[in-house]
Amino acid sequence: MGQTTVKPKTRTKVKLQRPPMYKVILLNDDYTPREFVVMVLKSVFRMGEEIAHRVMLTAHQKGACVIAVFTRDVAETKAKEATELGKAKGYPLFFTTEPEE
Ligand code: TYC
Repeated sequence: MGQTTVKPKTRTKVKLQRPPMYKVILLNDDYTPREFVVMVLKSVFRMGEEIAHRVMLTAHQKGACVIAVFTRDVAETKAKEATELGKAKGYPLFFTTEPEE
């Protein structure tokens, strides 16, 4: 009788984790001109005129609007850059970030 070798199956499944995503949120205020908000959305978030205008109006009417989702680093950098553009003009325009559910 020959020996029986039991060979366990050892296939390893590699699970790739997606990075946690963060929302960038535009907050309404009473002072920043509408056209300026649209310009910032176009330049920092690469939106076209129509979408940028719609997003600005949503924030204006509802108080806030989620504008995009990125990895944490990109979301924080873009929110800061966009907020700084307003600050440089003396506007209280504010973008914040928040982790996705
Ligand atoms: N509410 C501003 C105004 O009436 C315009 C505005 C819209 C400002 C959206 C911020 O996120 C904002 N001039």
